[in-house]
Amino acid sequence: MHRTEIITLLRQAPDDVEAACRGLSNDQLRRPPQAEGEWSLLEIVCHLRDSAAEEGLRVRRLVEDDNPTLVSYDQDAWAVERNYQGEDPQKALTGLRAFLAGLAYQLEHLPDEAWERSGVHPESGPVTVRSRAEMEVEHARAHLAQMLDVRAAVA
Ligand code: NI
Repeated sequence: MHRTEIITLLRQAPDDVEAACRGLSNDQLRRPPQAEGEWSLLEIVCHLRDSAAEEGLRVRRLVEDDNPTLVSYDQDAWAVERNYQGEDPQKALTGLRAFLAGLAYQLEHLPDEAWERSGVHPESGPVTVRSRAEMEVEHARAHLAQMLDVRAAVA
C-alpha cells in the first residue's frame, strides 16, 4: 500500500465508524450481540481509539529507538479495566477521530526512510513503521465489518 493511501484510509476510518453507529441509541450502542463475549459497538469504538493511540506510541518507538521490542497489550482486559461500556459514545467517537487523525498526521510527517524503521512485535515478530501502518488500516477495516454485523444484531 502506498503511504498516501494508508494515510487517506486512516483519515477516512472515523467517518465509516461513525456511519456504523449513526441513528442508534446509547442503549443499542452498548448492547452486546448474541454471541458470548462479543463486544458492543461502543466497546469496538473504544478499542479502535485505544489501538490508534497505542500505534502512535509504537511508531514513535520504532522511529526513535534502535530495533525496539514493542509492548503488547491485552485488549479484553483493557475493555474491562477502562470500562469501555461506561463511556459516553459521542466522546468515544471524538476520541477515535482525534487519535486516528493524530496517527495519520504523525505518519504523514515522517521522512520516507523512517517508514522502513524496524522493530519486533512480541507476538507477530519483525515489523516496520510501514507494516504497522498497514496493519492499522487492516485492523480498522476488519472491525468495521464486525461493526456492521453487530449493528444488524442490535438495531
Ligand atoms: Ni482489534
